Amino acid sequence: MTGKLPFEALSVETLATRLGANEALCAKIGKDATQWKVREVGDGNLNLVFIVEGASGAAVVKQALPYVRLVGDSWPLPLKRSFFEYHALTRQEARAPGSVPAIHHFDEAQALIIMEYLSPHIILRRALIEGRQLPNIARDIGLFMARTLFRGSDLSMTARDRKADLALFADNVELCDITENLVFSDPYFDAKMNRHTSPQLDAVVAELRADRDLKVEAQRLKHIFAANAETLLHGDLHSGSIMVTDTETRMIDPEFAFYGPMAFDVGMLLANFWMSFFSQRGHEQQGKRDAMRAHLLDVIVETWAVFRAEFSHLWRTERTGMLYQKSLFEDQGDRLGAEQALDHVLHQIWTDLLGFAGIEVHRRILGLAHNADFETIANEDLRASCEAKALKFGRHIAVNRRQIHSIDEVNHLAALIEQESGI
Ligand code: SR1
Ligand code: MG
Repeated sequence: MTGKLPFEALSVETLATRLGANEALCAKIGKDATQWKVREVGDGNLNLVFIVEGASGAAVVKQALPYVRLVGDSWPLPLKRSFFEYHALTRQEARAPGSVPAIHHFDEAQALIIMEYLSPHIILRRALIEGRQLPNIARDIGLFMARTLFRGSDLSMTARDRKADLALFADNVELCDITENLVFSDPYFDAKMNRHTSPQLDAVVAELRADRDLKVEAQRLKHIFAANAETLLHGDLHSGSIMVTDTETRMIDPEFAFYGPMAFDVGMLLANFWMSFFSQRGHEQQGKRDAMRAHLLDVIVETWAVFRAEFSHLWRTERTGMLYQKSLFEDQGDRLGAEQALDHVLHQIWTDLLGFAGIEVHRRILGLAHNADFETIANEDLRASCEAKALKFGRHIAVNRRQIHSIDEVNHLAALIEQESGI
């Protein structure tokens, strides 16, 4: 396939013919396309994802569609998201080597990326639903976030490079628009595509939509999201965007990448761990999940600790950008000043991440795009009870984020709410 043909969606039937001459793919999996086995495995909301196996290996072919797959062609979505995903992956690999799949080929016109087939990795969300404890995720994800968020910002890059990159990603308008509406606004009014577990949650939902403090906070967070172009974000860093084995962790799917606040990726990620925590009660058919709940709280503590430690390390060793220049601090023998500034930056990330986390919890229960952690709980009363607890938790951390001082405090609150009866 040349990049110049007009876009055409691939299918299981056409893929081998259309990509049979692709040198990168042939080099990876074998030249004889008649031997290729193709499966479509995309279970996300937006794209086609194929696994292609040949005589000498396998690869993933991901292709954007000109519409939102979850909704259909009534919701058009530009193919250029594939361009942003490709460019985000290359930057993430440079800033956090080994944390994303290797890219074999990118075809902008066909909006497709051919990349490494990760095996035997599975989606982190699935592993958490199954109750699998993963000893390395906190370290791997904490490092990934610290490295990509620090190194993509004015703390590290030259102002010229960062501004050029900011301009490049500024065109990812439609994907930002999805987040701006689906995450920050739709859950708090009767938006057309919203859904929730009904009638069990009807009263709770009405209460949240009438909650002035919550709505104001959600809009303040949307304001930060839209106006604070601090670093190159993954933009959609939830447990469905991470693939794992017992020992390996890779981040995938950065098509929502854009320049935004550091706290957004961290908050979205931790929110997905907290949602997993609240959903465990719904997955206890095969046995209690007490140990899994404890593991998730430990993972949250460790992820934040690793993030802080690595971010602080980079602050001390790689602060080469225009912000908080060393010439103002260390070079004048004022190491304490640099540490004081670091404290302020980390504190801002902390306060904002709690807000983003609370809002992310709400949108996954009240908005269009739900998550499997709750959706796979077949008993609707049980599901609603898990969701109601998560909603209560999300509201608390979003509205009270400035008064919450430690991750232990947040986990303690989560554990208390989880134990409540009558919700
Ligand atoms: C219409 S897209 C819905 C959601 O799917 C993606 O994974 C993002 O999280 C987005 O908000
Ligand atoms: Mg995705």
